[in-house]
Formats: sequence, C-alpha cells, structure tokens
Amino acid sequence: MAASPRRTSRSPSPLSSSPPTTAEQPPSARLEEILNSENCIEELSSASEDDLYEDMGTATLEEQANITYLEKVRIPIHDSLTTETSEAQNETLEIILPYLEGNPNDLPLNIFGIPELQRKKHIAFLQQALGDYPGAFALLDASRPWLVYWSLQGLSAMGYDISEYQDRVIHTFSLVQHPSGGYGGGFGQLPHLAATYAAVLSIIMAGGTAAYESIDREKMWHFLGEMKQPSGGFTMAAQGEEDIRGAYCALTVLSLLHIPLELPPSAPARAHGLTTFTDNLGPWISACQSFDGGMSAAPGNEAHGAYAFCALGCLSIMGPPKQTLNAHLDMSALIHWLSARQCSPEGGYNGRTNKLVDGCYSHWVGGCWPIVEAAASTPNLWNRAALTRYILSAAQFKKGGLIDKPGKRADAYHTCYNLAGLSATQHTYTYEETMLEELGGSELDAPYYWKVHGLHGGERVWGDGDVVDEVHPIFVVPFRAVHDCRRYFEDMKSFDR
Ligand code: FPP
Ligand code: K
Repeated sequence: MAASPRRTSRSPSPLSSSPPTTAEQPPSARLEEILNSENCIEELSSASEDDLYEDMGTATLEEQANITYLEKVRIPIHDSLTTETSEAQNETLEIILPYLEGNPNDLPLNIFGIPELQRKKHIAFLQQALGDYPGAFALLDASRPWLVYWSLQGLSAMGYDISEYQDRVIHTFSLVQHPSGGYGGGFGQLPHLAATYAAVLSIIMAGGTAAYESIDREKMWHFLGEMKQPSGGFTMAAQGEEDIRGAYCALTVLSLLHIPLELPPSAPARAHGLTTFTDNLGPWISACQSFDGGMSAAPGNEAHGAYAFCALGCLSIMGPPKQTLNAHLDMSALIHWLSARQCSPEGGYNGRTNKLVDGCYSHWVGGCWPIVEAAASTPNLWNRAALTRYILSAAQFKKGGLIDKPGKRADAYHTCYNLAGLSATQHTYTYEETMLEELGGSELDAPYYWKVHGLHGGERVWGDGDVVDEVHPIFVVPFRAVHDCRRYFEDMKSFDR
C-alpha cells in the first residue's frame, strides 16, 4: 500500500480551497502595504481587485470565485484597537494557524493535503468514554445521560455498530428514570429536561422493544406538563430556569415518543388558559430573537449559537421549517448573524459575537444551516470546505477524540459535535412535504419528512475515508433511530385524561 501523502511545501495551504493542481493567487505588494497601514479597512474597500492580487495564473473563474478574499490573502484583517477580546483572538489565531498551514500532529493526509479523519482512534476514545471514570469526574455525575448520548452518537456517526451497548443503556436509564416521570442525571436525582433529552436519544439509539418499553410515556407526559409555562416556554426542571433548551428538549421528547399534544389535566399552565404544549410557544421563540438577529436562551439575553440550534430545532418540530421559521423569525437577520459566526481564517465557528472559534459550534451553528436552507430555499449559505478544514486540521486530538481548539483536551461532547458538524458539511438533506404518508397529519410529525439527499456535490476537502454518516438534522441521532422510534409509538393509544 502506498504511504499516505505528507504535506510538502508544494502542497496547497489548507487555507486555500483549491485542489493541489490549482494555482494560488498570491497577495500583491500593494496589498501587503495596505494591510500594514493604519487605515487598512478604508483603503481595502477603495482598492480594486487588480491592485490587491497577483495574476491568478491558470485558475479558472469558477476556482477564483471559490477562493474567498481572506483565503486568498491568508492574512486576517486586524482592528487597530487592542482589547482583551482582540488579544485573546490574536493569541488563539497563533495557536491555530500552524494546524491550518501545516501538520504539527504529523497525521496522515488525504488527497487534499488535509489530515484524514482518525476514525479508529476516535472510536477507541469514545469506547473509553463509555467506561469507568476516576473519582475526579464525580462532578460530571449529573451529566451521565449526556456522556452516554455524546459517545453513542459519535460512535454511530463514525459507522460503529453500537448494538453491544443496548442492554447497558436500558439498564442505566431504567435506574435514572424518576418515579414521577422524566430522567435525572443519575439514580435518585430529580428529573431535568436536559437529562431527559439525552436519555431518550440514547435509548432510541440503542433501539428495540425493550428499550422503547423502558420509557414510562404517561409519566413523561405529566413531567413535561409540569415544565410548560404560561409564557409558552418550558423550564428545565421544577422551579428551574425557563429557556430555549427546555422548549427544544421537551418538543423532541413529545415528538419522538408520540405523546399527546394536549397538556395533562394537572399541568399548572392550564390555570392560565393554555391547553396544548405548543400554545404561545411560537411567539415565545420569536421573543428569543435578539436585536442582532441571533437567538438567545430567553427573551432579552445575549444571542448564542447553541440557542440558535435549539430554537430552529424546536420550530422544525412544531411544523415544516419553511412555515414555522418564516412565521416566527426574522430570517434575513438570523442568516446574517449565523454567517458572522464562521471565523476567518479559522474556518470553524464561534458561539457568539467577538468570541473564539470552538469545534463544538461545528454542530450548534453548522447544524443550523440544513434547517435554514430548508426554510429559505437558498443552498450554500455557508463555507462547508472551510469548516471541514477546521475540524480535520485543528480539532482532532492526536491520540483520539476531537476538541474545542488546539491545546485543549478531547472529550465526548466535542467529539460528538465536531463529528455532527463534519456530517453536516458532507451530506445534503431536503424537507419533503409528501414523504411519509403513514405519519401524515399526526401531531408533531414535521421532523419525519427530512430526506437524505446524498453527499454534497460542491467543493470538497474531505476524502472518501473521511466520510461520516448522516445525522438527523433535528434530533442529532441516526435517521434509523428516529424513524424506528416514531413508527413504534405511532399507533400507541393516548392516555386516560
Ligand atoms: C457559553 O459558554 C455557552 C452557552 C451560553 C450555551 C451552552 C449551551 C449548549 C452548548 C447546548 C444547549 C443545548 C441543549 C440541547 C441542552 P462559554 O462562555 O464557555 O463559551 P463561548 O465563549 O464559546 O460562548
Ligand atoms: K466555549
């Protein structure tokens, strides 16, 4: 077998989006001059393209168009005002750039000169994450359902058959199901919507009758009824915070388990005139859109990418994204905000304005695009190749697992969400109104109309060995798990009210 190609001085920089045969366009002397000047931004905007770049040589117009401005010059624009934020950004860039321009971990490279996905090492890392933890990890006790979810989802994304974990998953979550409904972090802990979300997704990934039957749906209905608030939102726990995570987690569980949309008789929100789980929810989510177009945890808070995904996920469970997103959000403001999260030249995403790139936002922001594209009918709103480069070049930990950024340690959370983001760059999904007639017209069935449309045909920097599996755009588990689960619960009778 031929040795894996190593990056040489003649290989393209990973900041160039072109395959190895394409000529690069070097910056002109005039551009270097402008970038070093005080009025850099003003001068750049008045300079013509011809002033800024050397001749593109053999690159076609199409190839030129694919190379974004900053990728061409490979020098980020610096604001001359120095702040704590700009210093952190500069320091971060210094740490990251060597990984984008070279190969400090000495990983084998794919045909585009980008490190290959270290699948075997990442699988071994997640297998370990499902094992025992030393005492110092006791503080993660309440996050146990998350550890299981992140690990199983990451393994599934890499094509690993998780059926060996089925019995353990059923056993673990039968112990953490609360007697009054919902799941806590561990045995004896109070139920919480985040733990419940992670538990239900883990259980449906494990799959099978015993797994489905381990969930007490009727008690779950009552637990979710307790979380519903008169405002339309959901609290994460009894007397807990009301935020957009709660709304997304609650609707995920309601939809997958086919729980009645009607609130249980005991739900406190009934005293305020609400009768269903979706009452007032759309307007409450609208109120979470902040002045800058992003989505915040609750009305009035700072926008954050993780909450954008929760908001879009929740709206996409309430109905077809084209309807619900356009009805409740200012889409052009949202698209503007989401686009601004892709860092250049890093290629990965940050979570909020003026903060640092982090591999987990490959999913929290990257995963918003398939949903936005289904609502806006505009493809290619984001730079998939740049995100792929960040994930493969800068977010793989040498020994296995994926990370926030170089210098950080791998964990199951960053492994799961980097891989979900990588999947989003590779696959295309469409929302097919007419697809699943068997579910036609039943409650919260919108998420079952997504169809895998094949690998993304545009510019790519991943090789065949770097492909990860499709991930359901709303529930972030394999499609199979989503459809098997809903089919199982589809004909279940409603509960006695
Ligand atoms: C800021 O952390 C992070 C947040 C404000 C939100 C975190 C929430 C999630 C990651 C997921 C929620 C989703 C569900 C389904 C429960 P930071 O200040 O450390 O990071 P930053 O500098 O990147 O903003
Ligand atoms: K962070």
